[in-house]
Amino acid sequence: MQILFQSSSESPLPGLGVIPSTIHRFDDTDKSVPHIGWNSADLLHSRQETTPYYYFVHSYCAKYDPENDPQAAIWAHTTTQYGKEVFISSVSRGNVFGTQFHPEKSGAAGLTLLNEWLRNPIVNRDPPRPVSQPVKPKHMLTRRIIACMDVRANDEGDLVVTKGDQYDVREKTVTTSKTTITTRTAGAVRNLGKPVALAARYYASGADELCLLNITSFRHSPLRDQPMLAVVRAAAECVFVPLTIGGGIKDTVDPDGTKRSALEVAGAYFRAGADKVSIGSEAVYAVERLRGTGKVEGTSAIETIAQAYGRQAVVVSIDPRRVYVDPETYDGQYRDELVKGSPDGPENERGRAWWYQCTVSGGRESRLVSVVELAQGVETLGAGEILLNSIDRDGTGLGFDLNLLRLVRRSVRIPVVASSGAGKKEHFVDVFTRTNVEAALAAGIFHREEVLISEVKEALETAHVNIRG
Ligand code: 1PR
Repeated sequence: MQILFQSSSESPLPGLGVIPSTIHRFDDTDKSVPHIGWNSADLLHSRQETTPYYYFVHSYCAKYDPENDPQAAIWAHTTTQYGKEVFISSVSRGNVFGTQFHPEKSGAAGLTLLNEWLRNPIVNRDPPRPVSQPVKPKHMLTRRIIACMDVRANDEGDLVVTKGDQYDVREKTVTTSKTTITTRTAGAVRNLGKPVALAARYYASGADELCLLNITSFRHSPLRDQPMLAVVRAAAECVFVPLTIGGGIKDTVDPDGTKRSALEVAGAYFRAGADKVSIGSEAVYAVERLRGTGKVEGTSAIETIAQAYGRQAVVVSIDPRRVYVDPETYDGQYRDELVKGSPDGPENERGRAWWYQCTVSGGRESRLVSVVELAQGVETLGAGEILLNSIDRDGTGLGFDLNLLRLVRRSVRIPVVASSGAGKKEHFVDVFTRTNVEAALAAGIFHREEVLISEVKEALETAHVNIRG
């Protein structure tokens, strides 16, 4: 839609100029930017009271300002509010349609819209008179529920969805289920299902977004890892909500010596149907370099991908682990980031203090970078969103690490996704009512069907958290 406009503060290149107006960046003083998630689109020339939710992911927008910019306003078909800003979320005139949101990623509502456009491609109406659209007390951006699938090859070479406790994905004991025919063998990769079938199930059950992490990709070249690309392609054919793909997004050398840049790797995933890529270990190394030189060099995976595809397409997945210290005597460099276990928290945390250290290679190696340093560093480099795991809480079912989430949420302006530790639906209510994170992700409880996405959404609705129903 933005290319129809005259110009944009995002780029010195002109647009097509069909709409004689300019695109501006969102103001990030009162809200996270990019604007990522499901928001309502209000039809301007209709009395329809309920508006569908569509999926948005952008940092720039066309402001809806009929008084000062009537030329743009007469193109507006719907408007959307983010923070206190009202912007044009779709344009329509003659046979020209454009949306700021992604109908192809907006579930059933988006597919209905595309169908209507294809059936009635031309709207012959006179340019309407722009109507004012008062700013509402609060925007309708929903909190997102994300289902995450850790994918890896099992010992037979098949890609399976797996899940570990604190990232150990191998079975610890031999068990034979009495009710099903599954036998679990000690040492085998835990197999929780096939990635595409699970993705389709989560889409059908109302997940707002899906995440697929190739968790062993650090061992080899992801571009040689054609099964993972095939999984993404097949998932994108049956899942019409956003897909984030992670694992191995970095510069690599194929076994035959061919060099592949992180940008090429990400490009292959985007072409296969990914909407965002998630960068783990490489983000830590990039921030270490940034801290060493103090210079933004433009060469890291975060920067090159954000430059080519926009920062909203770049998620950084952080894997922090607690480092317990004695708060009375600790005089290290992370004093200001110390967190204390709350009296009503899990027993092994009460009265203890710690800071959060970042890790690489799926938690196998710790680096001397704190979670706050990493979060702020990747924001500087151009990341558009943070996926915040917690190695200490992963797979425990104890609930999200609210202290960690608050610490990171107040350190950056980009959206933060809470991850690790969800054990029951109430944990989602806690994370959205007691922190300001934009989304919450879970793996184990969804894979084992201990809690359904519909149950999480019902609990959130009852707690008056705005969600896409
Ligand atoms: O370093 O760019 O190749 O990215 C690797 C990615 O793979 C990172 O995002 C890293 O978190 C992930 N990863 C690597 N090893 C593992 C493993 O399990 N052995 N998975 C792994 C980490 C953590 C979450 C999990 C939540 C929610 N998985 O993704 O889904 O903790 O779990 P829960 O709801 O069951 O508690 P790179």
